[in-house]
Amino acid sequence: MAKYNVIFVLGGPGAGKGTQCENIVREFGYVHLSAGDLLREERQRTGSQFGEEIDTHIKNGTIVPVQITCSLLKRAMESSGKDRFLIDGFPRNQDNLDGWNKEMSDVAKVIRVLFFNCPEQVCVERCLSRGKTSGRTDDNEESLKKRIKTYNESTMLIIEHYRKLDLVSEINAGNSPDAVFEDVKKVLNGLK
Ligand code: UP5
Ligand code: MG
Repeated sequence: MAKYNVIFVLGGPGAGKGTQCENIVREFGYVHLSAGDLLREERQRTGSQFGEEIDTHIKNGTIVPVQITCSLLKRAMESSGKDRFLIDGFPRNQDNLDGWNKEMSDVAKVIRVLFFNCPEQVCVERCLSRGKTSGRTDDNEESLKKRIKTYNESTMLIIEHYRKLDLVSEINAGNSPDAVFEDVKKVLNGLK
């Protein structure tokens, strides 16, 4: 039996993945691992050999090679000492999916994919508004266009892949945070 249970959390930039993961942690006790946050931390780490590469990908809204992201995720999973994870913002493309399957399919079982579906314009407004204070290098109009393009061209295919496996729970993420969480709870309660 797999050592870890994993819920992948996917959706466009600003769809509310991080916000809802915090809610889930509070009520359901999963460990939240945001692939984007792990990459941003690695970028800041003194001596990281991947800093510049990560930096460029994030600014351009393109996707970091899976070897880097998957090793950060794996290390965080192992060092947590826990066995139930929300993996937020990964896998985003076929390279991510292949790398995950190769490296992790023996130890981790994907039990569900939460898909936060949010209108593009709402996503843009949320990120631009957050950009006033977030300090994120990709919360600007130019990077956002690229992030959305990558999402539509690459990440949607991964969501469709999991939909075929009947693992996707789609949530209307354009509503208020509380309303979205009500829908999330229904999905999570169904997993118990
Ligand atoms: N907000 C949230 N929910 C709201 C709601 N219901 N109503 C109104 N406002 C709401 O929310 C975004 C903003 O909206 C916040 O201000 C929040 O308060 C508000 P958040 O919960 O942060 O949304 P989230 O979906 O997490 O948005 P995020 O910007 O983090 O999504 P991205 O997928 O774009 O960013 P991520 O950090 O995952 O990735 C960044 C980059 O890293 C990628 O573009 C890529 O270059 C790289 N990356 C990889 O290469 N590989 C990976 O595996 C992961 C990332
Ligand atoms: Mg996030």
